[in-house]
Amino acid sequence: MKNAYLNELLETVKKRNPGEPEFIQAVTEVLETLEPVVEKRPDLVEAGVFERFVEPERQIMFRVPWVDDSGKVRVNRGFRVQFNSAIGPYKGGIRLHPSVYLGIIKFLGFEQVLKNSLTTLPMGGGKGGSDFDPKGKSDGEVMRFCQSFMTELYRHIGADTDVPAGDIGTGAREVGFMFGQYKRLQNEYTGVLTGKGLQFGGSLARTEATGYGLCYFTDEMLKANGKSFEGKTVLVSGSGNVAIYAVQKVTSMGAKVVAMSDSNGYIYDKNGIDLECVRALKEKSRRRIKEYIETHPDAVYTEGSKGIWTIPCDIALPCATQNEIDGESAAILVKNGCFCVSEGANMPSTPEAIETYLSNGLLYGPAKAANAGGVATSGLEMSQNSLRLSWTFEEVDERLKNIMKNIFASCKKAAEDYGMAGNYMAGANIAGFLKVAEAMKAQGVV
Ligand code: NDP
Ligand code: 2IT
Repeated sequence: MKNAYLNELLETVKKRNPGEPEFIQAVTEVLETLEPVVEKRPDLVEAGVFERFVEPERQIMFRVPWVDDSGKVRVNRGFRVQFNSAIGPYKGGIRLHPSVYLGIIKFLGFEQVLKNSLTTLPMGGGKGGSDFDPKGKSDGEVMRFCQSFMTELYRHIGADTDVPAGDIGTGAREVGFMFGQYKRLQNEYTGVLTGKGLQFGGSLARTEATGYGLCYFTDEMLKANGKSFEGKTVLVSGSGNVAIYAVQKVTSMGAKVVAMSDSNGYIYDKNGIDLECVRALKEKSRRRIKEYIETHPDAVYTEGSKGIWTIPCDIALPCATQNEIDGESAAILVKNGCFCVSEGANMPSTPEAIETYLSNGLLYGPAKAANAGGVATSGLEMSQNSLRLSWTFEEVDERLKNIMKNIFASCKKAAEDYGMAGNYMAGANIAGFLKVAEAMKAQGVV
């Protein structure tokens, strides 16, 4: 980075957030692409917007005690990072995974600020979570954990304050338990969480939204570059909420998905993935992806999830977790002829991987734009809750499609306006930042 002001700011961020490499990684990427904004907009520098932008408004950390099925007391750590509320109430998911610590929640919260801005809906950014591992836990254990988690969190959130939702390890079951406990403690029936069940305020198409939105965004990017999904071979990592609905939509758009994964390994099915089998394993019974080969003798299972990127493909859609594609995997993708990487997961590509995509001219759809369909539809769930109405699946899906089209258009335009045409990562960072920055400047030093 050439800009001395931004370099100094990044040094401060590094000093202030030791031991949090994911947060530093996310901030570095964004500041690097904001160099032309610093040059064009001295008024934002003057207003101290950049310094405030990289510091969360509030960070909450708390004890989450619960009792397991054998009667033993367990203790996890809970987090909620309320990053930025300039354009709306804090909004973002809750991640339940053993790898969760403050740095992960902070990077996710920071990304969420820009992502939510891109949706054009009035939502600020936040993220929460815990190092609780739902894997192998009974429904009763998950419920007691979620109730304990909400027993502290409820005082910090609210339909006009902060609206959590799902993320890794948090799906309909967990959101239901958290909603029930919030309602009991607050004695208030409001849309305080999104991703709720359809019987109690959830939106049709929210379950599908992140995966579908990823495909709508990617389709726009492909079309703008004279390409399409038709007849293409696609890799989709993960086999959770985002991955499953990305596979469903991309298949309906004419592509063939040949591989999926979980944290243990990946399956390769040259005939195209049988999604109903994956859904039966993952959505209905929480089993492992390797069981796919028991009913699909032509498919191959390989231990280790990273190997999925060695399979030749045209398009890669990482939908599992952060830093799942490193420089080495990116180089293999390029060598095998992959021409497009579009991100369903948050920050799935390391900086080396991104450098490899850009220097080889790949079409690169950055997470904060490409996966914004999930939170956008959460925003539509909030609207429906406020109206006390629910829209049809088709109506929500149509709105989602338009939002994803507009996000692509604003990334493309911002990249062009700031001299980086075709770099949608820079476009997403700049377009997302400018809206929040203008709001922060207008609201004074807060
Ligand atoms: P799920 O919990 O439904 O699924 C996660 C999937 O990724 C599982 O297949 C899981 O495998 C795999 N995975 C998780 N951690 C790792 C890891 N450390 N190494 C390898 N594989 C891993 O989560 P989602 O589908 O909701 O989330 C996936 C990604 O998409 C995350 O980055 C999330 O932040 C992002 N995202 C989610 C949105 C949503 O609406 N849900 C919206 C926008 C982004 P296993 O079962 O073995 O753990
Ligand atoms: O990363 C994300 O955008 C999400 N996990 C969805 C957040 C939301 O509030 O729906």
